[in-house]
Amino acid sequence: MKDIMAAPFVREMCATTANMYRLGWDERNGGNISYMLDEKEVKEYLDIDNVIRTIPLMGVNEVDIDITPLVGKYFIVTGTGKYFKNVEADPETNLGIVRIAKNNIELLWGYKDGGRPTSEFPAHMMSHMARLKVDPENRVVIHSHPTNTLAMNYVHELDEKKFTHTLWEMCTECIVVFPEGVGILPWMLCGTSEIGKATAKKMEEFRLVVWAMHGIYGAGKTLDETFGLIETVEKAAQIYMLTAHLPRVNTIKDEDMVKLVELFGVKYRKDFLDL
Ligand code: 2HA
Ligand code: ZN
Repeated sequence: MKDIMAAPFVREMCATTANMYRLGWDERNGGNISYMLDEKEVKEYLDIDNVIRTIPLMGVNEVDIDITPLVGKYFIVTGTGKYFKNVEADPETNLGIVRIAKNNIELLWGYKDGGRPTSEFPAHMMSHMARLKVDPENRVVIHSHPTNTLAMNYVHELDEKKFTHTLWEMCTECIVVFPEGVGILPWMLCGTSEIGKATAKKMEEFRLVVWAMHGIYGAGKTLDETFGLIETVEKAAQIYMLTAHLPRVNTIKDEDMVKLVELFGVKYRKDFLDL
């Protein structure tokens, strides 16, 4: 059996959480990541017949959600109440590897201090199910509190078309990176199956979903891709926050954005432009 501490997925979770912490997006226990693993790669590092303990399906409280399509799937997930700041120094306490069972989840590694997965587990699992329907290669869901994205929530209209359009205008590559735009949920109580269901509904259409005045969800095939999506939104939001109070002299025109999507051959939300 290979050393789990050297597993690429553990190393990558450590690097990503450390990076996000340094960027100031994940204060205290803010943010959470779930990353679906292949049974084959898990088996190289763990005895998959050795279940350490079973954990109820929970957000902040126990929830009754149907995650049948994920039964038998493996995930590495950040722990509830755990700080991104500390993952790299102690992955075995701050992360866990779980397998989804019918009515609960089975812990195979991690949460060494008796912990359990993120309080946003319902939103993560429902988002995985929604994204897998659209993209069978989806593996990652990240939730984070990026500073400028959050700041923008307080001063910009929370309308999906207008919000997306403003982000697209802020950096040339935005429309190519997230051509489907950004979904937005109103402020809702976090850690519940309600916000999970609402997030998953948006995830049928978007890989990025803003939780108003809370943070953002991103989904993708890899940690890099998913991180990159959130990073690009955050960069655009930063340019917006640096310029929103100043007279606008120049802007990227909608006609220019069309040239970009045509050049890169991406399908985009035409109705989010004003042409
Ligand atoms: O896990 O970010 O939304 C802490 C959070 C909850
Ligand atoms: Zn949060």
